[in-house]
Amino acid sequence: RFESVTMAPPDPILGVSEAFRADTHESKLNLGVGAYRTEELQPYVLDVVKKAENLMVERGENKEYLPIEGLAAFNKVTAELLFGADNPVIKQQRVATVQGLSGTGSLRLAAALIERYFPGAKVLISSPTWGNHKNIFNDSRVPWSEYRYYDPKTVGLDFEGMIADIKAAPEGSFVLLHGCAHNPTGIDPTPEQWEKIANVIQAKSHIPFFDVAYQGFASGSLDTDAASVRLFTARGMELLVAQSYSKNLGLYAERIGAINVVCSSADAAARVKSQLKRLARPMYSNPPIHGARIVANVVGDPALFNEWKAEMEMMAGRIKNVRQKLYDSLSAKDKSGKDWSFILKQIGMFSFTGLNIDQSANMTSKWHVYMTKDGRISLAGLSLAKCDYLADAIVDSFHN
Ligand code: PLP
Ligand code: TYF
Repeated sequence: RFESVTMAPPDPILGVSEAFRADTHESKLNLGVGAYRTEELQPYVLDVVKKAENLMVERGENKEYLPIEGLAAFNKVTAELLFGADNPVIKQQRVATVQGLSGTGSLRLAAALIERYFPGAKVLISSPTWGNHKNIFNDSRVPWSEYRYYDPKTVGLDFEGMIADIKAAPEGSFVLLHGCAHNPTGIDPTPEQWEKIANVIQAKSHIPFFDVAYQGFASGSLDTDAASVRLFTARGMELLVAQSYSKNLGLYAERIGAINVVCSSADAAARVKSQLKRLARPMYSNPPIHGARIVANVVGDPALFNEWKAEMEMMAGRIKNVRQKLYDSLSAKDKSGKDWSFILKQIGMFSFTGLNIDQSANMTSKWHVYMTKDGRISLAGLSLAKCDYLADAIVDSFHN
């Protein structure tokens, strides 16, 4: 009976927002969840999204069920956006694309595919990684282990450790990679390092599994942020890519994304797609239509597509400005001689501060700055005006 059900722990990221809401202090700052805010710290709906929605109303579009695989126009543009429209894998119809419930649901569908068709195969995830990755593979009964990624000494990439751990894994493992803007560290491999990572993965017959939650949002350019995926694809490898439009189109609650499986032949892609649909059917039957139409309308219309790119550049640019200002404030306020330049080397909406669990707790209890326990802060939830206050909090927490 339900009496025996125990209380589940709060989500380590979404739980931070709950604690933030309960705090009444006027200086409080929510740097926990990765959601873009304006300089006034307000949520932001992109102009192109409003325009696409107006178009949809004008056309009087209906709300009937989508096919299990989602909206065809969405699946087409999402794969083209990721791989590039003239990529041979697209031309040769070697990609199985199925609309998913944003990045999370797409990862979950891929995990179900791995569980069913690669029994016993392990997924290698970075240490650290986005917390939900472990939940997804645990609940899908897919075994996972970690590869070294973050080096606390340099607040940078432990490249040697990463390569050694990927090499040491059993042949044919899945290697989960963040396509760009690694969450939570903000540390990405360089293009040369990506080549070397591809070398070991190929040599070990591993299968790359990309999580792309920030295409266009990290650098401001859709193509730049897809470079890692395209590099692996150009080598003719089979691979998986989960996509999300939560950040780059600000469609968080619409739950729109996709899973793409690059196969060796069009025939294999058709079979993989049929199995993805079979897995989706008993989970949620078919995906929601609204976000899919927004994406299809924005990407499919040259004027809206250009406007989207400009808005993405604007968002990425605001985060970069905040990053620079935080670095300047920290360097000016901290008299200990600590080198803060690692902040400038990180990319995307997060910064990994290097604050430990006690120091992060001090940020919240003394300064009302809400953040995850791992020392990650969301720069997308920070304004230029609050950088000095945050720098005071960080310097105090580091040295106490
Ligand atoms: N993967 C990574 C690395 C993320 O940071 C996120 C969230 O931002 C997601 C996946 C999935 O988010 P969503 O399910 O909203 O697409
Ligand atoms: O890491 C983040 O903050 C984002 C947002 O269950 C997020 O990925 C956090 C938790 C979650 C879904 C999205």
